Amino acid sequence: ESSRIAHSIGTALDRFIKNNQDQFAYASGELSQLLRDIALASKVVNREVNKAGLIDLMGAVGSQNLAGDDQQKLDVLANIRFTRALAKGGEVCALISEESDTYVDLNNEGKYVIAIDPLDGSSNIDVNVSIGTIFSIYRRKSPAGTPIQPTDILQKGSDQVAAGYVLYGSSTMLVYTTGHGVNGFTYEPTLGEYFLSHPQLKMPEDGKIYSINEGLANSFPAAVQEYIKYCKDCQYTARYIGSLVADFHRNMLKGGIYIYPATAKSPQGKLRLMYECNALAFVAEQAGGRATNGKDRILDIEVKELHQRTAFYVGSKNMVEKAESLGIH
Ligand code: P6P
Repeated sequence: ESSRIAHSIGTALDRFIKNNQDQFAYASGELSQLLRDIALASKVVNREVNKAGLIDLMGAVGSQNLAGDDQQKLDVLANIRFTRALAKGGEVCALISEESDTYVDLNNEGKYVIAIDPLDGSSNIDVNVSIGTIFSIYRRKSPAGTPIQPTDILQKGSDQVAAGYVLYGSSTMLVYTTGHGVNGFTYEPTLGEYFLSHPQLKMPEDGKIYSINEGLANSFPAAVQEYIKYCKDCQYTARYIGSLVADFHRNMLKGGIYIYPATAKSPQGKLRLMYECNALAFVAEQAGGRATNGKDRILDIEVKELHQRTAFYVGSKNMVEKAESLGIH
């Protein structure tokens, strides 16, 4: 049975990485190994996500992360799993995470820096809604083996060498880009392997789904209110899961726009530039989509501090451009 499954579905992730390694700039195998380390950690997290209710991982730990979210046990655990896998893998010298106030020096000679949201949407864990991991990979700029510099850490989205997400949903998927298009892999738990299921993913240029928390509508900028009215006049579908990776992934496949604008509660926007928006902006653009803060390309935004927030408009090219034409910001 498992060999039939393995035969009938796509290329295994390890084989795919190996086959495409020559596409990686400075292809000396470290980025390939780093991608494998991420996949490995995601398999461990996936197993814990799938049985959270049984091993008493539900419910908040009681501490709060910098974002002020109650730190759920699973996102603490996910942060440990990814940090350990990346520290052991040796390819990453520094890690930026939603779960830690400052960057973590992994004391490796690794050439890469990773920004990661180990488990985004963690408020959904208790209600069994899809959650996700989001990651961005940069090359360190200062020489390996020397102290980490701010220029290694505060890098613009356009400097990413790879980025992607894991969606722990009805099935678990790993979707990533290394700058040569986007490929989606589906996890086969009985084999413990990811298999290529969505080669060269393209985001439809247009769509009829808009994704925004309309409960905050009273404090949206006027242009956003106008865009939402436009969506309603077009009788688009409203879909808001409250888990960024799940909303983003649906729009990747079906076309759509996800908006988290500046609001009264979050005047700079709620979402984080380094480990939420930059990664998804890179993936979106590589799939033919568009990602802006309302006026500037997300990938061009100067990074001044680790947990910097930004307004986020991402999705089908024509939908984001329509929203921009109404003067969103
Ligand atoms: P709100 C989850 O906390 C998150 O970071 C994203 O996953 C999600 O899209 C957004 O915030 C939900 O925010 O304010 O609508 O609950």
